[in-house]
Amino acid sequence: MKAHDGMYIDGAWRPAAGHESIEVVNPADEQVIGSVPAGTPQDVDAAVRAARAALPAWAATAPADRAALIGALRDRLAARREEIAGTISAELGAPLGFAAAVHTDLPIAVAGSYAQLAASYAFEEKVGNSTVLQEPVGVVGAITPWNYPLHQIVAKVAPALAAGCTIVLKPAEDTPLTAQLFAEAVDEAGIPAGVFNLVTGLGPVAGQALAAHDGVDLVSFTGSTAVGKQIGATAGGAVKRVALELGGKSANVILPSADLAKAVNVGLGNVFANSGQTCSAWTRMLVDADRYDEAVEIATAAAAKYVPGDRLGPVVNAKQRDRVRGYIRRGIEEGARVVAGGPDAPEGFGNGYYIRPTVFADVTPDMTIAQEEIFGPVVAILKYQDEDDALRIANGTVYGLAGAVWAAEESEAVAFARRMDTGQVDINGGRFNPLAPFGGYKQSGVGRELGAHGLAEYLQTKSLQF
Ligand code: TXE
Repeated sequence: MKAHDGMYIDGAWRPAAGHESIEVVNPADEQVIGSVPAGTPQDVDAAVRAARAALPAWAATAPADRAALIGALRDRLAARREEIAGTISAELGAPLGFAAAVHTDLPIAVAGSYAQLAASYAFEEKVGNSTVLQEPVGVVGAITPWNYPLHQIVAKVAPALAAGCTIVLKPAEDTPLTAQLFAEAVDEAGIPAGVFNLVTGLGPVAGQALAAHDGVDLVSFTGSTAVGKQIGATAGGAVKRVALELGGKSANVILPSADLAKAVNVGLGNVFANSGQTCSAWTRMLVDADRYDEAVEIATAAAAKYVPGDRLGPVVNAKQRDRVRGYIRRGIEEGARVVAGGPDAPEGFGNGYYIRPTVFADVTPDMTIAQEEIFGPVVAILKYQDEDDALRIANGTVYGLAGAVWAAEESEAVAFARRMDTGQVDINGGRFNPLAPFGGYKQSGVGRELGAHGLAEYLQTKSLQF
């Protein structure tokens, strides 16, 4: 695997200011697969200066020309699909098929959607005797997590490019090799020097320096709620724009009229995909009292099919493994009943950060495993008495990122979804839509990603009166 020893700044790979590096480990076998430089505040400063210098020309580039370059970026990502999928599989531990079909193909679709949106978006409109202009916010500091290494990058960089912003990206330290491939694709696409810059490094060093830099106009962060709050406070204090995409504890509400087997099976798959490391995962399954036992039986049988290895990858690192196992133990201590999985290592996995796919029954809404984001392959099944009770449970966490509702009639599911305090709801399973806005209510975040709403995050408004 090719590894860069430098940072991608101002259109070229440049030596890092410091000499420290970060080892990249394959979570499936704990082998070191590469290393990247650990960026310092000096590297961040050089990248922000490059982004500032490139801003006027990029902001003045016609939207159609920006669109063509985003299209070229999309094509370069598509051309390198296998290599990207292989890299994501290696540094995240995701099964290869999933790394290709989800981790790689979805962001390619998102990049394609922004090539189209950049060309068609109304950057200027007449309102009475005024002309309202939508102008780029400026330099974007993007800080991304490891759970969807390419998607998280594209979901920030593509709309920022479409808006006419320039960018400095600080990707997660666990998955920086995908970010380097992305920078290569940007370079190959012919995006002008300085428009996109990459600084690899640790969160509290390079990430912190980027979030606090005076030359950054907007900080777009995806990650833990704890770090998000810190970044929000820093950015808010400096009157800087901020977009935060944080954790979730989404409810999968199975109404009494729903096809139970389908809802339970799809619900379980939704959580176990990516080993539970999806912020929008439906980690709380809500089932009516009459069909609760049946749902638990179906879930128990279904969980057995998620065999660690081929179908269920490891979690990203030892810290996350210990954290997830800690939550499973906590669930047991608080009186929930393990019907599949458990806190021990799966048999035959001496190496690798594997977790047994775990299902808890008899979970009550006040339990830690029903309130906190676990970020592992763990599903909690809760019982509700009637629809109002289901709604109280669904809305009863500090989060509000996503959710699902199942019913025999779509209209019944939609009526329930309207009452949920959450940013995105899948009706009877749903289907990924790269144009649909994604983001949180409550402590799940501020702002939206994807589609026209995601583009609007990177714009500021000016009105001219005539
Ligand atoms: O996240 P961090 P971690 C949740 C999930 C997970 C938990 C911890 O519950 O178990 O967070 O994961 C950078 N200033 N999510 O520790 O630390 C860091 O380098 C600036 C939900 O990996 O928030 C990385 O690039 N930046 C989630 C990014 O922040 C800092 C996805 C995320 O890392 C920083 C991931 C600092 N002080 C975890 N500290 C989602 N919403 O999808 C760290 N970073």
